[in-house]
Amino acid sequence: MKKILVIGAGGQIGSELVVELRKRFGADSTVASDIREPQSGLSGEGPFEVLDVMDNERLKEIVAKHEIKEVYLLAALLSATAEKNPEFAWKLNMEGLFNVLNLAKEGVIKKVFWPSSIAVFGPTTPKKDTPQLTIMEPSTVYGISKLAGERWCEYYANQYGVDVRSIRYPGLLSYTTLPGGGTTDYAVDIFYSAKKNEPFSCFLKEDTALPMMYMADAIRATVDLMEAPDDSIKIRSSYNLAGISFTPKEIYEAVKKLNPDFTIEYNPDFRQQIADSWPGSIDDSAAQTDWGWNPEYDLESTAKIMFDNVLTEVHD
Ligand code: AKB
Repeated sequence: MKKILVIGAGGQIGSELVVELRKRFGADSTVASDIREPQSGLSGEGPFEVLDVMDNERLKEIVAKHEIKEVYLLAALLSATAEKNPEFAWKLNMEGLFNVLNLAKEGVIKKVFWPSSIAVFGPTTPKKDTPQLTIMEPSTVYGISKLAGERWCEYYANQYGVDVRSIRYPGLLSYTTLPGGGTTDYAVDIFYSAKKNEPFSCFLKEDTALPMMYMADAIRATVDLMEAPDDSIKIRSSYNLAGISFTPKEIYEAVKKLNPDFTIEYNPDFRQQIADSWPGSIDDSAAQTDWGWNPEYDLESTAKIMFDNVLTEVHD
């Protein structure tokens, strides 16, 4: 049985990825780890370890103890939080990556997944159908760390033969675990207000289009990429990945169909500037060609699932 470690398993992606990996490969296949014990869920359903990814010795200990061969490294500070603490964000986002890449370089682990983001793009990047290869001048500390991380992933792949795979995630919509500190979080928060029938204050302007995706698509993309044959992975920096693209006004209209009394007002804050520097839509033809990526969920189906399910699940 292959043994997998998910670092940052308590987060928005990690909490759903662990469930999927255990479903596919067995409950004991996947060791969930996070900086703190989860309050519910994760730990009961399979192995769990407390891990701060910056603690290299503890990381090595866990990898040896469970004979880990694959690592999904999800621990990071997202865009809005990172702007409030740039030095710590850089430290966390880069040190964790080096710790894991070096284990792969030494041959201790065989495969690494590391998430990049649409934040690698910046104000000088073409905004519409942003290509895989284009101008990349990110203006946020999160984007800078993700772009640097991509360069290091490619370097470790080329120089040391490390099997590292990555996706530039768009904003992710899910209802089991809240996102923490991103610029795209409004697209999750809106459903909580709609469900509670409270007016929603949106921190972005009504016409700010951003690339987004329903979590089930993102999880499928992640595991498909990791399971794809090695020679099909032509890009070792990170793959563009597209799902849906919408503005706050468009998602509000989709939600209003589900709750006709729902109201919104727009109160842009510092996150508007971050959003303005990112693409509105993404060209993911390389992911489609190389490993067969194809999204399933559109805005309408995503909105329906989100609206039906928020506030019905237990949150960590
Ligand atoms: C964020 O908003 O920071 C993240 C991202 C797009 O990487 N959701």
